[in-house]
Amino acid sequence: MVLRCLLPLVALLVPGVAQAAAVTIDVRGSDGKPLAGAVITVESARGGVAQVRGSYAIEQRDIAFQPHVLIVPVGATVAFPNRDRVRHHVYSFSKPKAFDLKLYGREDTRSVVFDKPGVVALGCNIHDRMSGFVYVTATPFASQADAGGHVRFDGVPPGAVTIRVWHPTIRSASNTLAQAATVPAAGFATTVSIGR
Ligand SMILES: [Cu+2]
Repeated sequence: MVLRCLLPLVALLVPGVAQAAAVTIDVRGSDGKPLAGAVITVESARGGVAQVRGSYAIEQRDIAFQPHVLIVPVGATVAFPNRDRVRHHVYSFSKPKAFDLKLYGREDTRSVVFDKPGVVALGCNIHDRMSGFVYVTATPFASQADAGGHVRFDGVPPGAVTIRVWHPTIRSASNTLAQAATVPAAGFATTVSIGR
């Protein structure tokens, strides 16, 4: 907590760092409570593009997609390894990436390349209750809200940005709320409230 409070001061004192602001965002659901698990992105024209780094995977484990939500940069290859004893049949009808991975069993895997931004809803043809999401984004500033509905991004270039909040329970187009903001050089903090 102490470090968090000191960072804006450090940014002011160190030349060069001042051009990279810290942005903290709190998201509240329509009930006023923290919207844990919401995906929050900050898009900035000068913020660069998220790079594909390392490997990405969503396991099928205990008849569930784990993690439930995976954020990946555009162009990422995501593996779907099956860790269960039963077979799964992973598919999506979503526009950014419709696909169909026919039945495969334990310790087998398949991969899908996500080449367009957007939210890809996952399902399993065998297990209706399995649900998951791949959140494909070009911005490097993308993260899930913690249990307190909170995220923090460092290194955001000051200037005009668009903040987007996505959660399956948000009742608007694409389950997304978008909001324009201006990031001052000293950084800023804001709260986004989801209307009813
Ligand atoms: Cu399944």
